[in-house]
Amino acid sequence: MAKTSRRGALIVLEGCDRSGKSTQCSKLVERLNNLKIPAKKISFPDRSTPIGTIIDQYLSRKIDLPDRSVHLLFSANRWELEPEIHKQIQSGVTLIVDRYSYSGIAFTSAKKCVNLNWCCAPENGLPKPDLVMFLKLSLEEMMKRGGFGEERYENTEFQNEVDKKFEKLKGDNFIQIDAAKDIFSLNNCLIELVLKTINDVEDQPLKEIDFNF
Ligand code: NYM
Ligand code: MG
Repeated sequence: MAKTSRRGALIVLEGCDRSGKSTQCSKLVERLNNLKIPAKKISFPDRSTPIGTIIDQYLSRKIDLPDRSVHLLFSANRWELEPEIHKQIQSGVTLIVDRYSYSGIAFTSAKKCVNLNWCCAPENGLPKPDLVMFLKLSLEEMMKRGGFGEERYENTEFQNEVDKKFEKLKGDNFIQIDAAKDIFSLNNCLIELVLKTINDVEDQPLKEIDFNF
């Protein structure tokens, strides 16, 4: 008998700045839609929401905020979209997400003033991605790319610390991918993983994040 309701997959791209996440997310959605698979891109931070506006002001250095406070804003920005994520997934739409809780934890804990456990707590209970594709860029490759902007965190030294924190967050849903490949080879590699995941999870319930350090 034909399946009537299959859920979409929750798929996240993670990695340091300049690893190509945003480009890859857009290309994945385009390819899925060309295959008539419903898919949408979401990005965190989502700067269009009320909380996202404060985050944007913080990142562009217009305002200062204590580290813990800004961490909770990044998390609250995900919780703002949590009902929408559930709605989309249940209605069969696959979401390709540019950064998620892993960036939240890695960036704050890289500041060293806040421990990993504290950073994880507000993320617990959010929808757990079915797949996290971690785009890994070596320090050398990152330096070659350069092109960092003027926002907070945009320097090689800090990104290197963030990378070390990402290493601690690799879970059962993580796949590491070499981000130094060219855009097209990288995208071909990612689409295979995405299509397999969409197929694998369609009958499975969406889980919740449960970080436990
Ligand atoms: N960032 C992103 C955080 O510090 N915490 C988070 O929870 C998220 C989602 O925001 N340098 C940081 C990482 C980036 C910055 O993201 C802006 P983007 O993808 O460059 O707009
Ligand atoms: Mg950026």
